[in-house]
Amino acid sequence: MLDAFSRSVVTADASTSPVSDIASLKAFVASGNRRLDAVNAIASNASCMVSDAVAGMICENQGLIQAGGNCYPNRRMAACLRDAEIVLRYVTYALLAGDASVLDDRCLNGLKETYAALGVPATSTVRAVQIMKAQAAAHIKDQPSEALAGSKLRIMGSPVVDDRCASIVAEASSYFDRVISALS
Ligand code: PEB
Ligand code: PEB
Repeated sequence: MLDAFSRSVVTADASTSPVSDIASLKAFVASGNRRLDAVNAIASNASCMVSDAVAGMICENQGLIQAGGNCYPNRRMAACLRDAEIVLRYVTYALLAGDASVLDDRCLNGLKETYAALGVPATSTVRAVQIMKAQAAAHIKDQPSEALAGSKLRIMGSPVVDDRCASIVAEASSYFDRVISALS
């Protein structure tokens, strides 16, 4: 498992050169509090996000909860909610570390094959991950909408800077995209 610092060391060592990307590490340090707020925005809302994403996936494809669907019976529904939470948790780890290796090695490695063997449908899984990607962007920007959250709306109130944290939103989105491409 690597983070932004160990990644830079490993990369430099592989080419027997001194560490060279000091500027990007400096930016990583400078944006540290923003990164922590972003991770907190997701982690603090994780259970709401997961249940909403899985509910949304099922709303759009109700066959999932009928006999023969992969979220039927309750045992599979529970496994699905658990899996969505696992994926979201590993995305927050990657976001905290500033590196995708923890997500790749401990979550995505072999997941596509596991799902194929279990008959878990990839398109539905991808849809749930896409909804979580949209949720994470909204929560990092601290702009979740009333329309989609209703009484569960949660505004963190942490300071939001330049372009509503566009670079952290983009980085978080890239980890969700990594999950989607690993499953597709
Ligand atoms: C991966 N998921 C399931 C299993 C495993 C994983 C190993 C089999 C064992 C079990 O049931 O517990 N576990 C999971 C993971 C890690 C891990 C990501 C990473 C560290 O250790 N079904 C759907 C949806 C989707 C879903 C599309 C989004 O219709 C998930 C949720 N995963 C799902 C289901 C099962 C499962 C297992 C329904 C149970 C399948 C079955 O037993 O028939
Ligand atoms: C599922 N939720 C969101 C999206 C969808 C759903 C389809 C849009 C995803 C996208 O843009 O691709 N929609 C929902 C659902 C059905 C449906 C269950 C069933 C009929 O059609 N906001 C908060 C809470 C947390 C939350 C803490 C409620 O303040 C969730 C749990 N859902 C949330 C957020 C978004 C979202 C999308 C933050 C992002 C979009 C937004 O807020 O505007």
